[in-house]
Amino acid sequence: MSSQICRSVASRAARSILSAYSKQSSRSISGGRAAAAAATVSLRGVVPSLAAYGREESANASRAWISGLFALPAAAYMLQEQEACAAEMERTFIAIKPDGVQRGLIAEIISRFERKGFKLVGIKILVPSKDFAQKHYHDLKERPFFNGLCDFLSSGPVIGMVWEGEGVIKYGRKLIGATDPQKSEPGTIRGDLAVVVGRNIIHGSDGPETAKDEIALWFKPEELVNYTNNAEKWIYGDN
Ligand code: DAT
Ligand code: MG
Repeated sequence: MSSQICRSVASRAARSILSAYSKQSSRSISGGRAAAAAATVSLRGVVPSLAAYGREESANASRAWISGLFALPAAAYMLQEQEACAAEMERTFIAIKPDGVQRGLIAEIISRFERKGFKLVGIKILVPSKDFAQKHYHDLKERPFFNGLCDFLSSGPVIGMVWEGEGVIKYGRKLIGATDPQKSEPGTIRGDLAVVVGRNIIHGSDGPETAKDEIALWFKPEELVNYTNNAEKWIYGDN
């Protein structure tokens, strides 16, 4: 799943550079696409023979070559970056419970994930049935509060979301805060916006397996969107 997730800036940019270079090459430099592709691995063998062109064509070829000289290694580098990125991106399921929706906290909660730099890839509003709530909280079915919890989750509209980003499962839980708002740190969603455990306004997957199961329970694969956020190159990067 991870490689499908990371349609990164690097990927798009690298592909467009390679494709543009490839088109340019087929017009002005002998070797065309094959040379451009080969040049991503090695730059040897694609220097245009300027003698073969008229003066203007020589200038065009030189410009093409010079831009290719910088663009191709960058493209190859960015494709490598994409590989690294693909391994690290993950997705988590976040829900704003009926209390969060009724209290007008949808935008506040979304903005905390958004401002952090995580990417929204799925969102819906629905009133879950009791049966659906029981499926969602199945691991708590032995707990005394299970029935009341499921009644509550199915008592009104819930916002279901999938957020994507590096470390989003664990860090999403940090943004949310401890289960009991009395114990949540100030600065967390529950710490700032909730008071009691029975009305703690938000749910977040607690690990990679739960995230996978909850995303599959709440969303069909086609309801999740793969896209590149223009800010990604400012959110991710190594120096
Ligand atoms: P979390 O939502 O932080 O993952 P959890 O999975 O242990 O916490 O419990 C799910 C929800 O159940 C929680 O958000 C609120 C409710 N809950 C947990 N402990 C409770 C308790 N002792 N009394 C009442 N409700 C509780
Ligand atoms: Mg939980």
